Amino acid sequence: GVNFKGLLKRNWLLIATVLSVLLGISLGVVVREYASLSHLHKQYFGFPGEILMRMLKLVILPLIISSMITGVAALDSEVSGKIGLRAVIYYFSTTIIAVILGIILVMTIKPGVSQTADHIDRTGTTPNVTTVDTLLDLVRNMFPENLVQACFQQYKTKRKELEPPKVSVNTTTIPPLATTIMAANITKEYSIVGTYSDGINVLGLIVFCVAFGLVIGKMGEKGRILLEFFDALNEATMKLVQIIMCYMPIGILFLIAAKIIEVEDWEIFKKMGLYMVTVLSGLAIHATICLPLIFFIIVRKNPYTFTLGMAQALVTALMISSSSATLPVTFRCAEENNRIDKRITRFVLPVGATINMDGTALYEAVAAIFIAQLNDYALDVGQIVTISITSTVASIGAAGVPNAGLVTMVIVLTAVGLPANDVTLIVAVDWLLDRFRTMINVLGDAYGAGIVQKLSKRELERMDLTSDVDVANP
Ligand code: DAS
Repeated sequence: GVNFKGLLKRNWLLIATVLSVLLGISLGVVVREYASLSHLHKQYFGFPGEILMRMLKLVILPLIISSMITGVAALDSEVSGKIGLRAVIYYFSTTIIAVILGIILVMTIKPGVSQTADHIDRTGTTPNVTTVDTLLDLVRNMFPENLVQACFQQYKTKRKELEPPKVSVNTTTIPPLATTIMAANITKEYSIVGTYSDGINVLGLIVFCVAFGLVIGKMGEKGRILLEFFDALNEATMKLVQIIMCYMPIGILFLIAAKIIEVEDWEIFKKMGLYMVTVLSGLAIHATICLPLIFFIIVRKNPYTFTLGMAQALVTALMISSSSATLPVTFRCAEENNRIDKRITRFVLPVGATINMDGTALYEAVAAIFIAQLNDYALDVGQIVTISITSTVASIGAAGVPNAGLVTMVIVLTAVGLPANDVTLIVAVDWLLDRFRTMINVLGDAYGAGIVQKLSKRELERMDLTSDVDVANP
């Protein structure tokens, strides 16, 4: 009928994307079965997918900068403060709920009790991080020392060694080169966790853009010029996103096919089955019960219609396991399908993609307790509380890039005295869990925007009124 045609027309991209996921999976299975590709050929196979990732990552920078600045400048500072506070309260409480849910599930299902750590191979290497380092890095990154560098810096930071090498030479006699070498020994590079998404210091840029936007908003006529510039930049970037999204089905088809061809160890899924069931059911409950319930209580609208509106972003997150790279699509779904006010999305979504990760928090708590169970390590109440707090910190510290949650996992483990090295026990299945937790991370951000919009209705309406008056009586 007519209705069906209309439905098809409105949702063609979503339908094409879902079809391409199914097609990609079948293609991957078939190629795996019948062709033995060399490593190089596998890489060629994933090439169209790689291009999609590159395009999505490319628009992150102009998108974050233009949306944050215009988002903040469009509100007066009092309103943006209120909205920011509401968003942070939402992020924090839903993350804690996710953690508690995860803990309850892993303690009842007990996926690690029936087996021991020796039955699973430890693969990969362990990064070296502590809670204090993560928090310091988080704050450090909020204040980039160089704006240009913040746009492409790598996951590296320099920290002074506590004890400089003891050399007792008369410094005046050392030739310059030797001094440089000595200095290089003193500052050692540490790999840091979080906040850097694909080389962009997102958190640092957000902090800068908030400050910049506030200043612009107060600058009057001159500020308007800048505001209009960034507004135009935002609109142009979103047009680009629209074009990129047309390529999405093709990119995704090859992305998922290449992944299926690439995975070597399918046996591990049997061994880790119960653990994966625990994580996945936790994510499912959070996404279908906890978040919708909160949304319904506050917004009084059908939460599942809202989820459906986000479908394109959710599938994208599932396919590329990165909330930052999904951000462009999240914007489009939230604004076009769910009709969330741009003043809210521009302000709230980039921050959410960086610090609000319900799925990651849930996963970290489950994984830590799973590892404790594998090691026959009894946790007392204090340690469980520690796990919930550090899981929350770890999820905030994790960047919106693939497998970031695995890295920050180390914080949780060391906090309760579990061997940090045991992260390697869960590496093999992380590619799959990562996809699902990223999807829940994105969903949480979107619900957050919807809820904050509802809570800020009065302020937004008042601003509409005053601007209308301005137009009527210039
Ligand atoms: N995959 C990350 C994300 O983009 C987070 C994680 O690894 O948990 O949300």
